[in-house]
Amino acid sequence: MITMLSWILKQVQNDTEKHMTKYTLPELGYAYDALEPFIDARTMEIHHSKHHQTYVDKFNAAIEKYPELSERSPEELLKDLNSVPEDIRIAVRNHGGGTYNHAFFWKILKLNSNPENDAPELIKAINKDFGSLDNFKEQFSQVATNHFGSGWAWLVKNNDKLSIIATPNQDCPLSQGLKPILCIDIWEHAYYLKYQNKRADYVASFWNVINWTELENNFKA
Ligand code: MN3
Repeated sequence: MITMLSWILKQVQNDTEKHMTKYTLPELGYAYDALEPFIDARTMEIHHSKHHQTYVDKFNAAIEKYPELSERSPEELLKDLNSVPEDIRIAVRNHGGGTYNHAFFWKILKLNSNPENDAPELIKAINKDFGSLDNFKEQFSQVATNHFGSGWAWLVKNNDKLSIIATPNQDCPLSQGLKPILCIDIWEHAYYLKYQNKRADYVASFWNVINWTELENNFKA
């Protein structure tokens, strides 16, 4: 009995110690059905609780060997991949990227946000660099729709200039020295349940669920 009890206490202690150095899955900050009908609840639930969780777990597993890395956030590691030990660099790029990109993505999603009201400074910059918000949306949609295979499309800032890029897999603009402002996940897991092969329809719906307040913050940060 005492042996059993001390074994249980030891496990709890181990878990507590492990937990302290591990990155954890961030909360969405809203319900899984908050983006209906544009992004469905089932997709959000699987995407967050299964896909994102798996990136977090594999990121933690990758850095387990180097406890000193757990003191640096995925963001810091992605900004300086060359400082990551070579034997785990690809794992950090993929799973640290998956961990960071998804956390970033959840934050820029919201229903009923208005670009002109919620992101006045960003809209000025978009008008300057793309001519108009409509032009920007069209160019971004094309990049997101036409990117071959899995990856992400991004609006990024480099010094004071905005541009649209796509990254393959879970590659993050931070690793190219670019500051992300907006992104869309174009892996099939992000849209297949509702949109099947119609990525263009998913991208068109995406414009209804952008948190422009958050984009304004990203732009000004
Ligand atoms: Mn995803």
